[in-house]
Amino acid sequence: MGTALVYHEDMTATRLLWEDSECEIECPERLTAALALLQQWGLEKRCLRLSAREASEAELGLVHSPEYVALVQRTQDMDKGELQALSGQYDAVYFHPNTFHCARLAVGAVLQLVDAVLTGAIHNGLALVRPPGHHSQRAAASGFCVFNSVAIAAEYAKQKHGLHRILIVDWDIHHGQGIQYIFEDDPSVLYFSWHRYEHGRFWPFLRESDADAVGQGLGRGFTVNLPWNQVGMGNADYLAAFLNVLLPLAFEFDPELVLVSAGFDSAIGDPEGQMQATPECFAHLTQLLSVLAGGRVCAVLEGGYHLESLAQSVCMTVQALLGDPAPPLPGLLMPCESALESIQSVRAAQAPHWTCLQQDVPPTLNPSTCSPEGRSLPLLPGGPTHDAAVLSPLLDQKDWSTPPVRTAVVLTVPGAALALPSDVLHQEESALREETEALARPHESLTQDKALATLGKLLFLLDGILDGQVSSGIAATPVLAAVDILDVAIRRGLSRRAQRLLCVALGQLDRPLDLADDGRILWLNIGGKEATAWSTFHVSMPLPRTTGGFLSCILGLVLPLAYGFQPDLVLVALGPAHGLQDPYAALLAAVLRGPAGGRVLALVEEESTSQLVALAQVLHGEAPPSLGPFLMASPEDSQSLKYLRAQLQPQWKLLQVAGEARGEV
Ligand code: X5A
Ligand code: ZN
Repeated sequence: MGTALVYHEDMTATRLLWEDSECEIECPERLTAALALLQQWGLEKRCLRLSAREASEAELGLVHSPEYVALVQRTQDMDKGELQALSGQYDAVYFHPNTFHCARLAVGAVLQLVDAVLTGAIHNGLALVRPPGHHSQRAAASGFCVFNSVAIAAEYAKQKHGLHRILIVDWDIHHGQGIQYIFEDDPSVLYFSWHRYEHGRFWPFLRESDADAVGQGLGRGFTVNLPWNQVGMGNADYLAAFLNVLLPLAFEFDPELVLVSAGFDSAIGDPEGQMQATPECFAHLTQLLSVLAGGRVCAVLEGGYHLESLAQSVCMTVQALLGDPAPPLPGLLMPCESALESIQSVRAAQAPHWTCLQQDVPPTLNPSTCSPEGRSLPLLPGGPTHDAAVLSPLLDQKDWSTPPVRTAVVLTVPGAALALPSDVLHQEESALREETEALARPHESLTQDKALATLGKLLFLLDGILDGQVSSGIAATPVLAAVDILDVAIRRGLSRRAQRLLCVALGQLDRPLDLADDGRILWLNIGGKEATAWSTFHVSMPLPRTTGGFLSCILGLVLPLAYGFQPDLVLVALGPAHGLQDPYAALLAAVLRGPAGGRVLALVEEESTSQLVALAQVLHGEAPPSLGPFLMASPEDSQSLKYLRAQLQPQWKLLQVAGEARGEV
C-alpha cells in the first residue's frame, strides 16, 4: 500500500506545430518539469510507479460519442494543414499527429490509477498526464482538452467498480464545463469547481459557470460552482472555500472515491490564473481531501503553465498523498471580501440541497457594506504578477524540512499487542530526571515513579517535535493526570522554542488558571458546559452530539481558529469524560495536522487503547474512518456555534463572512 505515480513519457510527444499564442502554454515541458522536480525532491522513488496504458474505444465511449472518437482517431494521419483546420473548429485546441495516442494514454493512466486504488493495491496517487481533459465534452474538444479523463474515470468507477458516490474536486483555475455537462443530471457524481470568472469575463465565458448553476433534475445540488470574481486569490481564500463550501458538502455526500482535477494554473505565477496561492496550499488541500473516502484520492493533472510553480505544486500534492506533514502556510490567512462574497453566493445557491447549509441561518449579504473591488491585503506588493523576480522569494523559500521520524508513541504499558503502524517509533528515551521532577513537582498526580517515567518520555518527545526530529506523537497518560501533564507540556513548550501553542482540550479539562492569557496559548475546550468565549484565546463549547454538529464545529470554528493562530505545536488532550468516539477523535487529530506543519502531540488516557491506536494511525498519515450517516446539528449545537463565531469574528479573520466591516489586522 502506498502512493502511485502514473506516467508515460509518450505523453510528451504532442505539441503545438504552428503559431498560436493562446495554445503555446500547453507544452511537453509541463510534464518533464514536474517529473524532474519529483525526482529531485526524492518523491518519485517513494511512489509506486505505474505505467500508463491506452484507454480502449469502449472506455472512451463511456463519455464521448463514437463519431467524435473516430474523428480524433483520424487526426493521426492528417497533415499540418488539416490539423490546423480541424483545431480551428474548436475553442483553444490544437491537434498533433500524436494527440490521439497521448489523449488515450492520459485516460488509460487515470483508469490504471482508479483500478489500483479501488482494488486496494494502493492508497492514493497522481496521474501526470497531458493533454488535460476537464473542458472536453461528449463530442467536442475544448481548452487544450481532447478526452475527459476524469469524467471517464468517474463513469468507469461507477460501471466497473459499482461505486455510488464519487466526488470530483476541480481545483484547476478554469471551469471544467465538460465535467459539469457530463454529470449535470447525475446525483452519483458531486462536481465541485472553483474558477476565475470575473462576472463572466474570463474564459470560457459561460453563464453556467456561476454559482447558481447547481445541476439539473435528479442532479440538482450535485454541481457546485464557486466563481472567483477577482484575480489574486490566495491561500486564505482557497482554505476558506474548502472549510465553508467544499468540505461541509463533501462530508454530507460521503464519497467512496475522490477524483481531483488537479490543475495548477490556480497557483501563484500562472499566466492564466493570475492567482496567489503558494505551492504549499496544495499540500493542505490534498491533506484535507484525504480525510474523505477512506483516503481514496486520485489526483489527475489538468492545467498549470508556470513551470516552476507547477512543478512545486505537483510535489506538494504528492508529498501530502504520501502522508508527509504539509508545510505551514505562509502569510496572514485573511480571505478577501470578494472571495467571501463568492463563498456566500454558492452557499446560498446550494442551501436548498444540503442539510449542512440549513443548520445555520446564512448571514444575509448587505450590498451596501461590501466593496466589490479591491483586496484588503494583497500577499504581494503590487498585486498579481507572474514576474519571475518577484516570485522567486516565494517559490525559493526552503526553510521547511520533513522530520526524520513521522510518529512516536509513549506507552505506559508494553504496547506489543497494539495494532500500531509498523514504523511508529516507541519513545524510550527520557528528558533529564531533574528537569522532569522540577516540572512535575507542583502536581500531586505526577509525583509517583510511574507517572514521572511517562512524563520524562513525553518531554523528550515534545522536545523532539519542537526540534524537528519527530513530526507528531501520542502519549498515554495515567488516568486523571491529563490536565497536569498538559500543564507541564505547555510550560515545557513555551520554555523551548514554541511561540504559539494550540491546546485542544476535550472533556473536562480546565485551562490552568495561572497561565498568562497573552496570546501565546490558544485554549479550545470542546466538551465544556456552555459555549463561552472567555477571551480571544480561551474558548469553550459543549461537545456536539451529531455528525453534522461535530463537523460544523471542526470546519466552522476549530480549523479557522487553528489556521488563523498558526501555532508551532498543537496539543490535543482527551481528558476525563470527553465522550468522543474514536472516529471523531481521529478526524479531529487528522485535520489538526494542517495548521502546525504536522506538529501534533496527542495525550490519551492509558486505558483508551483503541483511541490511542486510532490517533497514531491518523497522525501517521492514514485516513480516519467514516463518521457514519450524516445527522443534522441539533438546534442547541447550531446556536452555540453561531454565538461563538459571532463573538470571535472580529479577531479571527477566517471566521468572517461576506458583507461585514473589516477590522484591523
Ligand atoms: C486545462 C486548461 C485552459 C484553456 C485556456 C484557454 N485549459 N484560454 O487549463
Ligand atoms: Zn486550467
